[in-house]
This record gives sequence, structure tokens and C-alpha cells, in this order.
Amino acid sequence: MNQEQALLKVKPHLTEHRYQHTLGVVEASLELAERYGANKQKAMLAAVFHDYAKFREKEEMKQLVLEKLEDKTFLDYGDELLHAPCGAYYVEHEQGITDQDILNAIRFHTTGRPGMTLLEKVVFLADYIEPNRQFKGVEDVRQIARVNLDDAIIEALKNTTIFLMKRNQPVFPKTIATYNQLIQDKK
Ligand code: DGI
Ligand code: FE
Ligand code: FE
Ligand code: FE
Repeated sequence: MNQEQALLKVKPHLTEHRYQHTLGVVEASLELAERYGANKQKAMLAAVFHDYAKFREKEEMKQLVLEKLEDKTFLDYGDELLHAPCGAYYVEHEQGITDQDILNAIRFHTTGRPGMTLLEKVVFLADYIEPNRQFKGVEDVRQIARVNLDDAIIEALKNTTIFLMKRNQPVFPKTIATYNQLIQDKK
């Protein structure tokens, strides 16, 4: 599947705003893949489909997690997390993508996980720094992303965790575990 074909497949599932975000994630993913040596074709496909399930019914996704997915903890930390693991499932079963690295990049693009592959890191970070993103701290993360992939992810994880804690929202355990692992790997 080339980029044009992939974009045509994802477009009906997204709003115009989310489609523009997706184009930004593709651009950022390809740039990071180039810089850090990830597979560009896989980075492109994972980026195109990363938010595939963003507008699925929450109840449908909760059922899917209960019935088909291994990790049930995605149910317990806010509905915003559901589109990542459910997206991986739908992309595999509806779009016929079977590459596990691509599917995991989609599955963990919101939360991260300890031991992320290079491709998973690229898509996770691209989602955070794509050109349309405007939140506080994003420019710092963009700068760090030019020199060190893991340091940029640490910064993004820190920002997200602080954001959630300021709002008294729960933090997904794997998000904290990802931060710990990347910090410990630095030593
Ligand atoms: O889908 P996007 O908007 O492009 O971005 P995303 O997939 O990173 O989702 C962002 C949302 O997910 C945002 O509302 C914050 C939430 N989120 C990210 N990490 C965590 C989280 N929510 C919880 N509860 N725990 C997390 O670790
Ligand atoms: Fe997302
Ligand atoms: Fe994200
Ligand atoms: Fe996204």
C-alpha cells in the first residue's frame, strides 16, 4: 500500500481536522525515521492509521477490549486511551495490515510502553510533535527530537503525566513504566 492509497483508506474514518493532524504525523514520522534509521514505509503506514479508531463508539471499543484484546487495563484509565489498542485491532482486521511492528506502533502511540521498538518510538513522538500541535512545551520537545529520540520521549511523557495529574486524571501504569525505563536506560 503506498501513501496515497493508505490516506484514501483512512480519510472516511476521520474529521478534516484529524486528517490534517494525520498528515502532520506522517510528515513528522518520515522525518524521524530518516534521522534515526527506522523503516520509512512502516513509519508511513503506522502514522497514516494511528488514529484510525479515534471516532469509533466508545461502547463498541470497550466491548472489543473485553472480548478480544489481551490487555484489559486500557479500560480503566479514561476513554481517550481506547482508540490506540482498538485502532490496532481494526486496522489489522479491516485494512489487512499484519505487520506486528506497525500494529504495535498504533497500539502504543498514546501511552507508550517499556521496551518500545524504534518504530513505536518514532510514531509516539511524531504524534506529539507534528507541525499542527501547538500546546505548551511542544517546541522544546521538537528541539530535543532533533538530537536525541529517547530524551524527547522522556520530555513528552513528563509533560503528558504532569498534564493529567494537574487535572486529577489517572495515569496509565505503562506510561509511568515507559518513563522509568527510558530514564534508567540513560545511566
Ligand atoms: O489521539 P491524539 O489526540 O492525536 O493523541 P493521543 O493518542 O496521544 O491521545 C491524547 C489523549 O490521551 C489525551 O486526552 C491525553 C490522553 N492520555 C495520554 N496518555 C495518557 C492519557 N490518559 C491517561 N489516562 N493516561 C495516560 O497515560
Ligand atoms: Fe491518538
Ligand atoms: Fe500522543
Ligand atoms: Fe494522533
